[in-house]
Amino acid sequence: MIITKYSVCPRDCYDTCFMKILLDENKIISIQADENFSFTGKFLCPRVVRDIDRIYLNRILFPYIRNGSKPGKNFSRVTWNHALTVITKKIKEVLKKYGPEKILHIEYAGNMGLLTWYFPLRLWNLLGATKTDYSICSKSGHEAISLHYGLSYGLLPSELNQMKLIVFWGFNAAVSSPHIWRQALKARKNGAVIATIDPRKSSTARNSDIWINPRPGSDVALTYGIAKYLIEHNYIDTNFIEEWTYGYREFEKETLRWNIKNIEDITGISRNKIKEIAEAYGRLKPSATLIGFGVQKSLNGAEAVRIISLLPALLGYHRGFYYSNSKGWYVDISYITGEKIIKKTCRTISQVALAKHLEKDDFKFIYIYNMNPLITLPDQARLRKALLKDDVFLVVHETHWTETTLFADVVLPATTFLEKKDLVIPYSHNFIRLSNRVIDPIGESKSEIWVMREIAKRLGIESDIIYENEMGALKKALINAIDNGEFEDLLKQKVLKLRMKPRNKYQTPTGKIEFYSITALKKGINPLPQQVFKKIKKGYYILLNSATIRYTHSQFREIYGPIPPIVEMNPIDAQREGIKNGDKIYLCNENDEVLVKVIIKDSVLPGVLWSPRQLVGLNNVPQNVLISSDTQKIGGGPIFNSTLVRIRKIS
Ligand SMILES: Nc1nc2c(c(=O)[nH]1)N[C@H]1C(S)=C(S)[C@@H](COP(=O)(O)OP(=O)(O)OC[C@H]3O[C@@H](n4cnc5c(=O)[nH]c(N)nc54)[C@H](O)[C@@H]3O)O[C@H]1N2
Ligand SMILES: Nc1nc2c(c(=O)[nH]1)N[C@H]1C(S)=C(S)[C@@H](COP(=O)(O)OP(=O)(O)OC[C@H]3O[C@@H](n4cnc5c(=O)[nH]c(N)nc54)[C@H](O)[C@@H]3O)O[C@H]1N2
Ligand code: SF4
Ligand SMILES: [Mo]
Repeated sequence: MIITKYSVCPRDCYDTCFMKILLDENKIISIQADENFSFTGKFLCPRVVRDIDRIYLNRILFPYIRNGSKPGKNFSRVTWNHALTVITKKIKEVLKKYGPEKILHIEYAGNMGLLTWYFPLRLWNLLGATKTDYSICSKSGHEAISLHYGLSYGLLPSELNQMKLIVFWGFNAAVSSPHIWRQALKARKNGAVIATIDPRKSSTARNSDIWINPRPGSDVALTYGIAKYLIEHNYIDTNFIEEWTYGYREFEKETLRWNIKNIEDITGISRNKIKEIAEAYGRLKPSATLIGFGVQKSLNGAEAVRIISLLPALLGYHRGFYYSNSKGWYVDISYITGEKIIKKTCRTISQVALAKHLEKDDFKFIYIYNMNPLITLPDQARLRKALLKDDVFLVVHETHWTETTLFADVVLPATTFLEKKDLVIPYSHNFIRLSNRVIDPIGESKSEIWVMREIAKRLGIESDIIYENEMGALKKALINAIDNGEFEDLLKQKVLKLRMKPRNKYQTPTGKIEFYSITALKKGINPLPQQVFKKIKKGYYILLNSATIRYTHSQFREIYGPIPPIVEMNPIDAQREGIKNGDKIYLCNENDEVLVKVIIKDSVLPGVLWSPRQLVGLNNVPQNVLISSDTQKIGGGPIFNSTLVRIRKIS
């Protein structure tokens, strides 16, 4: 008999799709979009539909303990009891000899479920272990917007259909958020104009009405140029500015200081093009400015996000941008992680700069789950070397064999999202529903909560924090969060709506949108957004790297094979370098060399290259060896898109 179960895609993705899963006995026969949920009801992406196969491929089925040198897959299968006993013995030893700070846990959003990602943190928080600051993805942008708005939440995707102009800024939504993109295409049918601001002719740019391609990292100058035009042509909403904002005069002064020639020189964008996008902003009302995580991952990233987020305020919109709405809900995450109850201050280190920390800090026990840092973090060579230190004991709880598992002392098999109950909180739309356990766990895989409790038991921890019923904990964390129902309705499979913080409330010192940020001033950051300059050394290219449609970071290589080891290069550069389409070249810098195949394309400007992110080169060297673990001043985020490389032809 065919039965249907409902689930929610937990991958780190803008869309948080609702799914309908058809089963015959305990076997999944189809994963489909749940057509009752209009935002994602038409289709799913090419990734999650293939989970039907991926749940069986390359899975870690049993616990394993290393019996050979690192890195490598020389492991012996052991029982859960044995693996857990070894782990707890090690934890006890480290606690006694060195204290909890020498224990480090590393995780991110491999599965965004509250029970997979956050609840298991209760153990580490209770022990007082060291944690990372989750700076790898969007943190710099959140902090950037917060300087001017208090919190970073903005528009909901459902509002796009009222828009006359939709601007995708460093946001390749056609690839990274196919459902927000679909919403924009629907708005276009009602007359909306779509613009994309991206140095690369991405799928989104290619399918837009207006494409502006500034030099990478020059968005601050470009935005000052747009603001200048809007001010000089009386497109700004002076009443709104008067009533709802603070520090406009300082912002105006800074804006008018820029001269157009200077802006053209920095951005490579002509004054006519600037006029085109500024006129669109001025005339097509209302507009939505959708700021991608992509534009934010560079030396200038947070500064760019700051100023882009201020454009809608000039035009008279309350939070007329979208970046991520994760800070817009009333879900009490600190209750789920236990931080609210435990009230211990744990040491926090940079996730982006993990390589540098591991090099100098002597962590003795490291626990990794829900992340594949040994391919996704920058400064890979140093990171890998640091993890090979003799006295670092590494435990990895994973669904699939990854690069990270190859460095582990103990590997534990994790259930995938289809094998456990959970609740995913979206970061764009505001709908939630319970994800059901669809099939039984494969092999001996176990959930994160189960593992946490088994370790805690063996450590002799009796605290209720560990053993509190997880559904009860979710209920408490969501007590003020739901707009149209009770937590119990979720258990009855209902779709509910999250309550959103008011659009016109600004959690800044003045309670207004601060063009001139008092918080920044207090933190020693310039109160007005600044264009940072970094001279590009002669002979170097800027290497952009961003998401592709078939992979979620390092996931789905089981299905689609390796992430294509390619680089896109402008025909002018190719000709000058004497490179033909399909040639293999090394991308090099002081760290190492990555061998890739050239695709000659005018998708990028001369001097700029593009590769799919997180690829592994044909010489087996990962792209992330080329990427620095330096961090941005605001928010400590990464600088992936400021990577400089030379090229070397195969002789
Ligand atoms: N298919 C797929 N979708 C995903 C993911 C995935 O792995 N695969 N991952 C999810 C996650 S975690 C993330 S972070 C998002 C990322 O998705 P996005 O937010 O779309 O970000 P990116 O793909 O990193 O980059 C988007 C665009 O930014 C451009 N860009 C780079 N530098 C600059 C610049 O200086 N200025 C401007 N204006 N643009 C610039 C790039 O050329 C690129 O086209 O996608 C999410 N969705
Ligand atoms: N070069 C370059 N590198 C980048 C970026 C870039 O733009 N360029 N972008 C960065 C960004 S934005 C991000 S968000 C990071 C993402 O970095 P990661 O979070 O490391 O990305 P994934 O490769 O998706 O790794 C998630 C892992 O979690 C596992 N997993 C999935 N579900 C579960 C589960 O239920 N339980 C457990 N225990 N494990 C599970 C998956 O098998 C996978 O191995 O990468 C960063 N790396
Ligand atoms: S990865 Fe994103 S687009 Fe694909 S199914 Fe999941 S939520 Fe939807
Ligand atoms: Mo991300």
